[in-house]
Amino acid sequence: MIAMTAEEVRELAARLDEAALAGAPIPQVASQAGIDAATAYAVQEALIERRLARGERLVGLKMGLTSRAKMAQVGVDEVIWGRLTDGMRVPDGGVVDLAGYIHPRAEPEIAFLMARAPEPGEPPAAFAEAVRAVAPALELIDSRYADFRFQLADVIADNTSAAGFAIGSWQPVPPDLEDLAVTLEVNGEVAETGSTAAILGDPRLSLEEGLRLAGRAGVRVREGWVFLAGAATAAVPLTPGSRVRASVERLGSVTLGTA
Ligand code: 0L1
Ligand code: MG
Repeated sequence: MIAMTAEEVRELAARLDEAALAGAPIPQVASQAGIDAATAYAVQEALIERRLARGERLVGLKMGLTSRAKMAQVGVDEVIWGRLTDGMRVPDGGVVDLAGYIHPRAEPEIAFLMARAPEPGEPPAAFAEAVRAVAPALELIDSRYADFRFQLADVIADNTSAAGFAIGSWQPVPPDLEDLAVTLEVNGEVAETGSTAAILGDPRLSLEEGLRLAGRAGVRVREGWVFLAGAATAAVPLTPGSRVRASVERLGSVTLGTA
């Protein structure tokens, strides 16, 4: 494993940021540099700092690769976490211009609205109690790496492929959140079906795990932040002129269009 200077970390972050801004793929710069996961999270942080310097705000966290379907799709078998900014938010029913994307995909998720930040050392059950509401969500992912191919360090550094997210109406958390049917439709046709059980067995467990992992890196959620718990199915490729809808039993649906 290679140790990196702060300057080298910022250089890797700049390459990823510029790839996203230009909509142009790059090689797997993080794994080629031989960095470990901890250094990759430092690159992710530096990448987000560039977005914050452009005026974006941190509004939440996300989990990635929380289901077997997702792990199999990209060939990485570790749960990872990333950061969400307001610049990634798409209103429910809004339209996303795919012109700036490299190879966009959509996946159906569960979002939590945080009522407070759990204190370090609080028992895991307190994490679920720190939730104000839950909603169906769509995540847009777009790896900045050529051919959507990467290793663990690459995808962590690339902020877990985060590109956008849309959230449906917030609802009280139902007691059976661990097994609700999930459907992803594209242009009115069912593209993927699954269950919230695919999200680490229960989206609340994903929340616990995400808060634990982020807390270990010194990142704590704040009141009003969103937490994307992960996808219930594999992601589907997006093309312009589509209408995408994620529906979750009992929670309703969220839609977005592409141009
Ligand atoms: O949100 C996710 O599960 C994405 C994690 C990164 C892998 C991918 O781009 O599918
Ligand atoms: Mg996701």
